[in-house]
Amino acid sequence: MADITVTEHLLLHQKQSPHATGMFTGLLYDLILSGKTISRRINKAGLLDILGGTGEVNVQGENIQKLDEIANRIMIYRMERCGALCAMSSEEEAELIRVRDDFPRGDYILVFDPLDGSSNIDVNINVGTIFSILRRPEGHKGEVTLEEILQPGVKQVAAGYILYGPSTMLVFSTGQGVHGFTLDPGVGEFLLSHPDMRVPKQGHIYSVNEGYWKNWNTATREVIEWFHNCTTPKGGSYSARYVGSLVADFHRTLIYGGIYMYPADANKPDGKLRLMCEASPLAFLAEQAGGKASDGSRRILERVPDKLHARTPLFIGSADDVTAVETIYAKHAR
Ligand code: P6P
Repeated sequence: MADITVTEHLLLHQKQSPHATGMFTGLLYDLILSGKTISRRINKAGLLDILGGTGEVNVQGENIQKLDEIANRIMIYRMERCGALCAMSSEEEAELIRVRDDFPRGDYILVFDPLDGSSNIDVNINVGTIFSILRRPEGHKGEVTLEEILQPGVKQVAAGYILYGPSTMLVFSTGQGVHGFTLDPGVGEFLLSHPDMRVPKQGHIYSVNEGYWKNWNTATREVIEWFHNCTTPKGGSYSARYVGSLVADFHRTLIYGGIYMYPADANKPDGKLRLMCEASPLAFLAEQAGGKASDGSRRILERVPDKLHARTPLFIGSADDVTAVETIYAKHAR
């Protein structure tokens, strides 16, 4: 396969994608630069002893890992200077970040989780950066309001993730399909490695933390039992895989098919995952790749967030597998 860089790929697709303007390309370029910088820091983490928590907790009440802070600072520093944004929201920041007016600004909004899966850092398991790009609603000027940010996922102009694993990968979509790029550290470029990614209609893997069985309601237990007993397209049984790092579990689901599930439970009535910086961007990718993403009854992309850090249950992956989940929940809702 010819070595096509992200920039070349964007320019090739610029014609079809209304949002792939020069400003958008600039935004993506700085996002990629942030990813490369984070990747380098992660790969050196064990050597620089920046592993381990800082003892502080973030807005989610989660123990902040040093790399969480570093990734968050890299993203904010780099992206507030990219010239394309009017505001940002980070999973690590309680409040909306408005780009200062002494920086060049644009009409895009970036919502991101700088380092998802950070609880896995100390055991050298894949972690990832997830990003979602929205546009400021037409006709709005002056200081950006929270209401302008709280948009449903269908409004995303682009979304993607950077997966820091055996190789560093960038997977994103601007609404023209999903494309995967692998970082060649030798030249420092992401090169096209997975053009036009498609999630299989039905899979053979289900991914959920069954340790929560006792906290699930009857309907959710029936959903999980469905995957204990149903058969794969080849007539076999499903396998269970759960990395505990959303980006890694989603990336595998995107390529192999199947379903990743994070249901609500007795302790987490709205689930654990965040709607705007986790579920929505991955739902955008899943649908662009021919899959589905649901909260069990509604399409994730149609959910309107009521607050910046709104949480949602998430069932995402192969269309047939997500539909099976919705059918079971609908039966219990009657
Ligand atoms: P649990 C990591 O903290 C994360 O946000 C996702 O990356 C991951 O899928 C999930 O939480 C794991 O949560 O409750 O199974 O440990």
